[in-house]
Amino acid sequence: MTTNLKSTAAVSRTLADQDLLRFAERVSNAQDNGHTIPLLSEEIPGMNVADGYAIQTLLRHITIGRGARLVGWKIGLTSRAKMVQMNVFEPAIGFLTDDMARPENSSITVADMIHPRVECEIAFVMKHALHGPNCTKEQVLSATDFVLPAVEVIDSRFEAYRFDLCSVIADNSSSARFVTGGRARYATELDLRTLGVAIEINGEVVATGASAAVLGHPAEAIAHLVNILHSQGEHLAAGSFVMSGGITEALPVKAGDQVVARFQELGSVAMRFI
Ligand code: 0L1
Ligand code: MG
Repeated sequence: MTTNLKSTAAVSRTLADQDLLRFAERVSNAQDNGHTIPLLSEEIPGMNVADGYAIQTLLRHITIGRGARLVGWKIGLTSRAKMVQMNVFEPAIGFLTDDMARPENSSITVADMIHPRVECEIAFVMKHALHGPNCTKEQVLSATDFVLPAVEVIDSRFEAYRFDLCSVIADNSSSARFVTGGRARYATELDLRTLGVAIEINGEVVATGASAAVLGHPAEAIAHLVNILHSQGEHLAAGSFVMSGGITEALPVKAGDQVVARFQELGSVAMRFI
């Protein structure tokens, strides 16, 4: 898969301001209380991707207004395995705040989540800002300070972990927690297309993959994220932490599970769920 990706992020929104705010508050409550909500598009079937991002922006303002700090962004639905798993075939971005971060080797509580899943991702830390609309993989690589291995814990707030693109975007693309670890490396020292990853749950390898699964190259996914940010009137700031998307399908976890993600060249990231 290469650059010719569909992005419908630049279409015009259709929902009235009061509906956008009502939905943002509904998602925020569901995230805080760990309870499910029906698909937003079931209530207003005409809503589109731009409405989803407008709700996500309001959710970000609500979250930051309560004291959380924006640390970066993520892009998801970037590998074929993830797209097929969720039956959604366009990448989506979300914001990351400091309260989502969990230390490596820590115990992550599942009681405040609904149906958590884990994903192995290559994360980028930016030394320079990037602006769309035509950001390229090469620009991403020269703006990158270093890369490091990460596990994203995602958790959809929609019933039965089923959603459409506009609803999942409104739910901050299922962002919940993230863990970094391993070894930070300069991107120039690695071939970021060919890094292998294996994820173990309770000592058993449950999925393997290679980083090219992420849009052919994880930096391509970051470029796509920058271009979606541009369509939302945003840019990627210097110092941002950015996750490029799951290399394999997402794997469900439950209390008692011990997870270790092993990344070629980058080391491992471990955590347990309680
Ligand atoms: O990070 C992700 O890949 C999540 C994006 C889509 C939503 C999901 O799979 O829960
Ligand atoms: Mg992810």
